[in-house]
Amino acid sequence: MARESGRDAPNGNNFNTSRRRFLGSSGLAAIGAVIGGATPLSRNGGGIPQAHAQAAPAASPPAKGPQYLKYPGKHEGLVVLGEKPLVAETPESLLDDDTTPIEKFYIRNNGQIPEEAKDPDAWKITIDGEVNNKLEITLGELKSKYRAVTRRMVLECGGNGRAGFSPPARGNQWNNGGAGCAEWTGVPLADLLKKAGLKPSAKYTAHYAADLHLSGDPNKPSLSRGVRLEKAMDPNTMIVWAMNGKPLPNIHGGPVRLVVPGWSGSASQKWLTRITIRDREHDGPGMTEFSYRTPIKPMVPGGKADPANFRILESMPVRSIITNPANGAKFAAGTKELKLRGASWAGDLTVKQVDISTDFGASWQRATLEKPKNKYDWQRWTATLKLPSDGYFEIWARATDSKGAMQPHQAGFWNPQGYGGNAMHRIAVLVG
Ligand SMILES: Nc1nc2c(c(=O)[nH]1)N[C@H]1C(S)=C(S)[C@@H](COP(=O)(O)O)O[C@H]1N2
Ligand SMILES: [Mo]
Repeated sequence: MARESGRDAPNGNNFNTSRRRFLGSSGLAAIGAVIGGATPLSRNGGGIPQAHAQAAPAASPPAKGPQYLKYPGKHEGLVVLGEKPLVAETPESLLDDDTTPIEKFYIRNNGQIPEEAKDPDAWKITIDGEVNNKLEITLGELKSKYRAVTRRMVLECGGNGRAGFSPPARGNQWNNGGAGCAEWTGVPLADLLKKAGLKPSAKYTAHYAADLHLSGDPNKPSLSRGVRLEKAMDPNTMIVWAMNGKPLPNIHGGPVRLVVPGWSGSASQKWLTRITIRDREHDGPGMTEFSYRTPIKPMVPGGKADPANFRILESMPVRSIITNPANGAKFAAGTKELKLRGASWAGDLTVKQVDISTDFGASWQRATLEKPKNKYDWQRWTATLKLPSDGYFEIWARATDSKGAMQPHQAGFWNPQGYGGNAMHRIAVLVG
């Protein structure tokens, strides 16, 4: 599908015309030095951090430094994965806050970024389709007539971890930084759907927004995803207007967006204008063929895919990241102990356990895992590592979800657009 590949082209193709607009100059040498190549997994090397590597194996692609984001209000350590549309990820070491600050939150667009709304409270949202009463409500009414709630919840791109696939999958090459955890304030979508009154035929949502398709064609949505009614009625699925207590920034879908926690971020429509209730699975851009769909029967990596063998991606898989130290960190000779910090989450589930290894997975040590603040919050973890000597160490982290599924060593179950890549996070550190 031509449009699919256009929208989700490998990042190499996205660095074209106006890269100047979003790319920082090299003023970030300090951060660059700390995170090394910013690509912890080497494609051909079986998941080896490149941070302290002396020479790349002959088969490796030439090393290319990360391109840093320059965008008002955003941290200059974010790494640009694509420019048209603008996509930027947060290096794992910048996800060290309990609540991800807005400036560090990843950015994922499929189309053009709309102009900032002049009068946010006049913004209109329509709920129609398989409902008894079509609902038209302004953001001002939503704020004044419904009971607002605040929850800290993870938003994660469906393609997070894609860079771990071999052969490379199509789309933005996320490491683990297509995720963040913010405090969202808004109203449960279920409250509006109850108000509109669902018909017995109601099965699925279809989300529409104000962002223009990259082509500029006003009749083509840039992205229109939806979810099963059960997920739409979950009290944690919200229409939100505030992020970390501040009005939702335009770049994150302000003045109003959906947050569908635990599922692919693409369901969390930004610049939300309309939700149509359907009597069947939605078929908008982002719902068909290989978009946000994974194989029913596992397929040959890089092989020919049959769309009939694919189903929609729903809950995201378990993942953990080491947020401190950063990949490539150096410590003084004689350092005997390292304090580690990280985060973990598991889509619709919770995380039961996080383990750490410094011997390439031969032995594992349990991390101390915190409880989530509320459902869909991430779980922070800490661990103290004893080092046997100076030298080069890799630190691996893996999480296990509440149903016992553990992160694999390698991104598996290959699919053309690279969903479900949740290989364990690995960093390299040098002592002495
Ligand atoms: N209207 C609209 N909503 C959208 C998108 C988009 O391109 N347009 N991108 C989706 C995807 S793929 C993700 S991962 C999240 C990213 O949200 P963020 O940019 O606030 O981090 O928004 C989702 N909502
Ligand atoms: Mo996404």
